[in-house]
Amino acid sequence: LPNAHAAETVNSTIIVAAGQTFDGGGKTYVANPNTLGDGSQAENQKPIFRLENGATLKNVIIGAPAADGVHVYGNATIQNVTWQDVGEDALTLKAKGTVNITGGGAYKAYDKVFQMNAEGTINIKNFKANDIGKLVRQNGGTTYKVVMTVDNCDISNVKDSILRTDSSTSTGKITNTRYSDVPTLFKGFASGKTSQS
Ligand code: DGU
Ligand code: CA
Ligand code: CA
Ligand code: CA
Repeated sequence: LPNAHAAETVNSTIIVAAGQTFDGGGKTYVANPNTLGDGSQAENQKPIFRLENGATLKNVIIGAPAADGVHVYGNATIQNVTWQDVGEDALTLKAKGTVNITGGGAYKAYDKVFQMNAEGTINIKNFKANDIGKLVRQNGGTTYKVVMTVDNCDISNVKDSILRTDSSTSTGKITNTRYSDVPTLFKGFASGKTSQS
């Protein structure tokens, strides 16, 4: 019988087709460092999961190495996904969409957790993050609009900020969230574009 607790080594990116759900049932997935990436800060690593528009990823633990985590093309639902040791980054929005993240957590992210390389919205709810550089980063130097919300989260040991953008149109909202050892909640937002309660 296969050991339900053994981590599965992913040799080539698992694709979750548009509108489909991938339920990991609590299993741990790790990248093959030779084919996807070693989870260092080197760019151009491949993701363990690629979500097409409208896909759902749930009940997944991403272990180390995590390579480039999860890539999302359009809308996605991320439910109860935990990155035990974030690789280059944890999740990247690659095409316009809304990403709803509920539950789970992200740990040991040398730099970014969620990377927004396309316009859209990221809603993070009931999520835990510890030992990270930034929780959300809109790709440096870009001017499209990203809406970022953080609700009922627990965020600790942050090096840079929770939400960061260079775009004057992007917005950040943090509600009902505990933080400790966070130097700055928001970085780079235009005045009036952030709120916290
Ligand atoms: O600026 O585009 O870090 O998706 C250089 C690159 C960089 C991205 C990003 C990512 O911002 O590679 O991992
Ligand atoms: Ca990067
Ligand atoms: Ca890491
Ligand atoms: Ca990346």
